[in-house]
Amino acid sequence: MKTALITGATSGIGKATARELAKHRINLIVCGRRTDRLQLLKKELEAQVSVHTLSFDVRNKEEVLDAITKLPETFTTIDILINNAGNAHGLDPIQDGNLEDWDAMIDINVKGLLYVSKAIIPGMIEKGSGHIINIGSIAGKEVYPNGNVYTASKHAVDALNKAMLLDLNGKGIRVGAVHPGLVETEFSEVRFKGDADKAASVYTGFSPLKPEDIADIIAFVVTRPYHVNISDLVVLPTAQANSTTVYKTL
Ligand code: NDP
Ligand code: 8X3
Repeated sequence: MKTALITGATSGIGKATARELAKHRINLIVCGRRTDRLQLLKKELEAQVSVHTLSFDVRNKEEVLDAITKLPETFTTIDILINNAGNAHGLDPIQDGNLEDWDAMIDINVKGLLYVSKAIIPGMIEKGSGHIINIGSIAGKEVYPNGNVYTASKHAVDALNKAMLLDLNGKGIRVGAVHPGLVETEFSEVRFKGDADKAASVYTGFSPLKPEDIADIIAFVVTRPYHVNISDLVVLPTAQANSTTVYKTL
């Protein structure tokens, strides 16, 4: 059986992906800071597969390396890495941007993804196989008003996905990105700092993607034959044409 490590498994896309991969009999290392949620997910899924929980803040490189190097024996071989942890913080014009929000987005979405990858890639190189899926965004393909630093962080994910594909070429490791459009998760609640009404308004008047839609696609990506690598995939709700064009009926 294969083992997948999923960052950001306490919510949204990461949690739905854990549930979906469990259906495909893939053992799981589920990561996030909210340990209570990790324990509940483990309890839910351990009748189907082996589940290990890892709690770390992806911003803290010592914590990341320590957690991953101290995995119990049965979880040390990681076949699939899903670099999913991330969020937007704020939606302000660049001239009004909050420096703490900027730090959070660069530190989590870019540096955090790098730290986790750095801890896992050597093991994949050693065994000559592995699969890395980087969760980017339509915001990694286009910028939108007031999205400045979030879109920059996701453009960096897009660049790192391409860079991993190049640098790991010939090492038996598949690398690919999934770039979703609007998915209804806790994403906007985090972006708008707990303002639930403002967050909900992002997803009204059209049918947004559900985290399960992305999880389903990730499961498709990881279950292709080994010579098939889906390297770059943009997935939008039908009502969304690009970062700024969403057809709303309300
Ligand atoms: P959620 O807010 O629902 O989930 C975010 C996850 O990231 C949580 O599990 C959270 O866990 C984890 N996370 C956040 N900060 C940290 C941190 N410092 N250390 C460790 N884990 C962290 O959002 P989504 O599911 O929507 O987001 C998942 C990914 O999908 C992100 O990379 C996002 O940019 C991307 N995305 C989302 C889209 C959307 O419309 N929702 C569209 C395109 C891409 P915890 O708080 O427990 O640590
Ligand atoms: C999340 C999608 O358009 O809100 O990455 O930035 S968007």
